[in-house]
Amino acid sequence: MTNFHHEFHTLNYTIQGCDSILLFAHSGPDGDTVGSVLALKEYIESLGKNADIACFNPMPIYLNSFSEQSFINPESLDLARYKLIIACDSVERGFDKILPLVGKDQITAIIDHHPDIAIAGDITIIDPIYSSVCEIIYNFFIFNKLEITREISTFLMLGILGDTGILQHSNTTSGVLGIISTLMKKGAPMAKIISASFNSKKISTLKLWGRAFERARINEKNGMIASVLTKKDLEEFEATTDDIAQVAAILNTVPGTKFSLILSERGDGIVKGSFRSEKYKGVNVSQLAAQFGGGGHTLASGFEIKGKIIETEDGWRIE
Ligand SMILES: [Mn+2]
Repeated sequence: MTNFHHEFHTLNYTIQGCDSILLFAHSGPDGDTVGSVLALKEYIESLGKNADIACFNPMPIYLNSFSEQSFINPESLDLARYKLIIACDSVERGFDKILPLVGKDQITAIIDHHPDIAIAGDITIIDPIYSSVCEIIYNFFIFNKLEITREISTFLMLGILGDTGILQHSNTTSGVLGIISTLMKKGAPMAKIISASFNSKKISTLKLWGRAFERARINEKNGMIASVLTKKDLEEFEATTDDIAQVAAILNTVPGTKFSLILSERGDGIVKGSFRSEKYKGVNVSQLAAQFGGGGHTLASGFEIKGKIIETEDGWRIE
């Protein structure tokens, strides 16, 4: 576990020296990327400085009750205005398009917890051991002895609960639980965050899941539970990548299975596969994804191949 003390010091020093800072969230924003940029925005504004937040997609509706902020679309951004640009979470989904446009006199910082990130900033803070970027940013606040207000604790909790599936995934370490406890003491409304993030499924999401669950098949030989979603399903139910990822996670709860696979058709004749497993099942799904040219974590991985999903008598085939 990298402690990033050097980077945390440099980042805070750089923030203090910049009057206008841009915070960048990943496309298809989730609680972690939103929580990260909003927590940093609160801090930066408390110093009397300007902080703008940008993303290629709008703020998710379920976060409206926590913040009235909205993202600036990167296409209408005047990038040159910012001396410091900080990208938070999944930096290869959106920020990779911004990085080449950044001038030499501007400073970039990248904070992420995804494996195999190929881009770097002037300040690079990446370690997949962390549950979430919000956990890393919590450590940034603690290291620099910054005040964690009620607002900041709420934003950080949004990210940590989001990326740990409300403390259910294997990335829920004792350290994470300690942080959650501290954030709760500082006033983060845990019950409200849980119900806003997880207990508010759209009817279209439930219908999409229903279709996927109906088609689920178990392979007795290798313990795989698999299902498919066609392009038509995704369009009909306006599915988000998160809706699809959660199908793989729920399929994993079926007793006797070792891992789940959800295949989904995307645009341009691409089929995406998402593998999921649980620690106690003893399967490394990143190795399975690698067989199809993909990769990822031990317990969550994915791949992309060209083709179309065809239904056959005993399951599906990709042609
Ligand atoms: Mn994240």
